[in-house]
Amino acid sequence: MSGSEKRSNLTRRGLLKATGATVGAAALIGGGVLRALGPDEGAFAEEPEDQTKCRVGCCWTCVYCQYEAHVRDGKIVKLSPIEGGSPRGSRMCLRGRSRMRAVYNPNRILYPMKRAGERGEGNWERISWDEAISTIASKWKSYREEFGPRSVAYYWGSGNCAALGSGNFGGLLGRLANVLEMTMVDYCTDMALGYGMARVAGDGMFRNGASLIGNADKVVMWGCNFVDAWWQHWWPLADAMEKGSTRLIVVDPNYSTTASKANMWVSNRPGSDPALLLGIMNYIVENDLHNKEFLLNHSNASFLIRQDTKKILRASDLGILSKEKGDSSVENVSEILDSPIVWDEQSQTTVAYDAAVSPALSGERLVHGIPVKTAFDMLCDELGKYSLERTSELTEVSVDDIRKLAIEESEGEIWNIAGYASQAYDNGAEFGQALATLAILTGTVGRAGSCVGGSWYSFNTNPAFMAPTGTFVNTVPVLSMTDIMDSGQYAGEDYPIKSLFVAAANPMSSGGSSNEILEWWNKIDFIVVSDLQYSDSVKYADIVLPCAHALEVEDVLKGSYYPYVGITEKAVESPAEAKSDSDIARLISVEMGVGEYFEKTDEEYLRELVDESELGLERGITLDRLRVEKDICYDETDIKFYGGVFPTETGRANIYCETVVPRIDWGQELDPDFGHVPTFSLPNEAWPRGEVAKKYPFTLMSHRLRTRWHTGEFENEWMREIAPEPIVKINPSDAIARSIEDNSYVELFNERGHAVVRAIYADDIRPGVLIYPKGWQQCEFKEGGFSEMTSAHCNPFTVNTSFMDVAADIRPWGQGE
Ligand SMILES: Nc1nc2c(c(=O)[nH]1)N[C@H]1C(S)=C(S)[C@@H](COP(=O)(O)OP(=O)(O)OC[C@H]3O[C@@H](n4cnc5c(=O)[nH]c(N)nc54)[C@H](O)[C@@H]3O)O[C@H]1N2
Ligand SMILES: Nc1nc2c(c(=O)[nH]1)N[C@H]1C(S)=C(S)[C@@H](COP(=O)(O)OP(=O)(O)OC[C@H]3O[C@@H](n4cnc5c(=O)[nH]c(N)nc54)[C@H](O)[C@@H]3O)O[C@H]1N2
Ligand SMILES: [Mo]
Repeated sequence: MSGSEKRSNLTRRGLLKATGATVGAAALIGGGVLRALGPDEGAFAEEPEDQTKCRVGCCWTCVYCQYEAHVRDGKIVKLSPIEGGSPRGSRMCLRGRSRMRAVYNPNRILYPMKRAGERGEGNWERISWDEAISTIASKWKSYREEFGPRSVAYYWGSGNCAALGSGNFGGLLGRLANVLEMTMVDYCTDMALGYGMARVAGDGMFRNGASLIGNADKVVMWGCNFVDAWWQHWWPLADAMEKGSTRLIVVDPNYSTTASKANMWVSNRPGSDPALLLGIMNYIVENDLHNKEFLLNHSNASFLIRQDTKKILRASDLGILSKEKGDSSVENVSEILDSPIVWDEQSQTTVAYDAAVSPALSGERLVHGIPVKTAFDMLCDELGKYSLERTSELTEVSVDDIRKLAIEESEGEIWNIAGYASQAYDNGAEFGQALATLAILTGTVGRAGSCVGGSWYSFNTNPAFMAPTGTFVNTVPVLSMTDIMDSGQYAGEDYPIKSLFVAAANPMSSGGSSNEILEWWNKIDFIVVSDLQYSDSVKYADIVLPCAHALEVEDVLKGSYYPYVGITEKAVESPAEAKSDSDIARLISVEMGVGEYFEKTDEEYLRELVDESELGLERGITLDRLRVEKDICYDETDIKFYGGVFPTETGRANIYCETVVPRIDWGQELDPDFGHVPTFSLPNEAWPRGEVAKKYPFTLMSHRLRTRWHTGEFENEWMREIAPEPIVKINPSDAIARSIEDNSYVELFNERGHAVVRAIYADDIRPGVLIYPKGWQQCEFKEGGFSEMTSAHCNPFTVNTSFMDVAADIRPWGQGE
């Protein structure tokens, strides 16, 4: 390929022609996929001698499965599960199994390209790596000279989350951004759950390893769809359910695939999860079903809270100094500096929290003239607002079901598992905080059979590996980008952003409100995207760099739903001129004059990451061992917060959070009294009210598509046979009321944008809800796109994109103004 290459906006029809996929009902049934896999299977019935095998993995957050790549003549011909391998390698999905299609995608980006014509037109001209890198470096140098280092920004997503991948703290490109003191864009995704839970536990990573799930009597799942999105986690649960040892309760507005497997399904109003949790907790407390022993010994429930300042009453408030301050004569004062104070029933006095014989869980009193009440009472004050009736009104869950849920929550061993949907509303942190508080109230945490939460494991989370300074300098939230581009300011400082480098991300179709993104994006002079496919974001770049596919580099799978660290070997060479993001960072670093920070090879970095990590040192895990053993378990017991010990000041969970800080602080206006205990605020849009309700009466939400990992690898034609085009699911009652026929094209719209897609009648979708499988590029829509309608609204505490908190309407296509 040489000269000027024209790549017009891929139309859906052109794309399907190019990839040779068939469209239509027959393909939907799946026969096409079986046929497609057939020849490969046949070819390997005899395992040819010239075939080599290596261990590879998905570097994605669905999450990090391992499998075998079968290579012949330098080409991957098959990906297969590992017989007798670790738990994350023995089963795999079709999405993973067909991944090599992206390596051999005929539309893959193979050469550096520069834009020819207007941004967004999709016309490209091939250039050399030399020209690409020298253009980037000379532009960056001139911006830096005129506007300072912050004038260049770096945005990374989750396209490749292996240890060296750009999805892991930006990878070596992240290091480059740190060395150059560039602006780092925080992509504000999936953050509310962990942030909210950390208010309670000091850490948002709560959950036990997947293999322990059978120890639970029941799993209660919140806004989470294991079957389609958490495959590795689903099958141990399915096994336990089949044995009859574990029951499943699903809270989801819709009858999701996972709900269809459950023993009990509760359909709540979208965005009402915090209210439901508060109602459940209120019932538990009112009926004396809470775990007092756990509350007293493993939480700060008995701590006295000053009613004047809302702070914990401490030794210094009583004029006593803590031991550390040198006053060893004072009795009953804790080892903790300025110890929290409780009321001891036995001595009828105030004492340090860990010195009380019989601390009071409840009580209001005056201490040294200061009005105080216990943390537990502060929680109960809030819970008291959520009677069964009020909770039922808010959540649209029957009083009976709320009662049933509350009783279920107060008995036996429970895993309360959250996906990332309930936190993708404006009240997402309130959900995380309420869920964690419920687990503390019932004492269902810290045992094999009991845990709460949603995140996965990470072998090494130390970003300092990537950044010599050990910190991220100049981080700004993507949700502030519109303001930053308008004012040139953030947190009172200058951020005159002139250039943006994007890697492993597709903000134009995976971000909140793509039209708003396009607006700030177009105020940036020079945009570079590293990717392997012509994504929506590539479309609006000035230079495109062809990156390697994860199957073309050696890397480490640092995460899993199991406590495992594994290798993903290099299966094949990159085609044409594609390069890994690490090599791209090295090339730029030399031109930018900071090459000395990039002298290590990938192998040396991997050794540092594995061998010298805390867990590597502690457990003797090295890259060499990984190369031999492929996948290593690093924590056999794997119980989160074992014994009810939490990473907080006192080692206890905070059912009262003394200091509520925002996830990212730029001096924004915050309610100082907010968030000490879980609360329920209305969602931003998903609770249509007033004028909005009349204009946009539906809540528009998404779910994960079994055949895709976000928008990555959208051109995998085998998967396109199963899901060939974007659709929206609607309850037939809503559709009929709007004269929408099954399988007809409709227009979804709100004030930010629109999308034209097929509507599918679905009884399993809650009336008032429109739900679409997520992960499409603009070229796949008749018009518009789902991401046009999502919102970039920013909750000032959470600073997280509320992808589900969207109001919209729907009409037959062609009826719009
Ligand atoms: N196949 C596949 N798997 C993936 C991914 C992928 O792209 N493809 N991506 C991975 C990533 S990055 C993530 S973050 C996870 C996400 O994992 P999940 O959060 O489990 O995934 P979703 O499909 O978004 O699940 C959403 C479910 O929440 C429900 N829901 C919507 N609103 C509410 C609400 O207000 N309350 C309650 N209780 N439920 C609600 C929806 O009906 C839906 O069934 O998936 C991971 N796994
Ligand atoms: N409407 C709606 N939007 C959502 C969500 C939702 O539920 N609903 N969920 C949100 C969530 S939870 C997430 S995690 C995000 C995901 O959003 P993103 O992290 O932006 O993920 P993708 O859209 O898949 O874009 C990743 C890009 O990285 C590229 N890529 C893959 N490997 C590499 C590599 O090694 N190097 C480089 N440079 N590029 C690579 C892929 O080709 C792809 O174009 O989407 C968010 N957006
Ligand atoms: Mo995510």
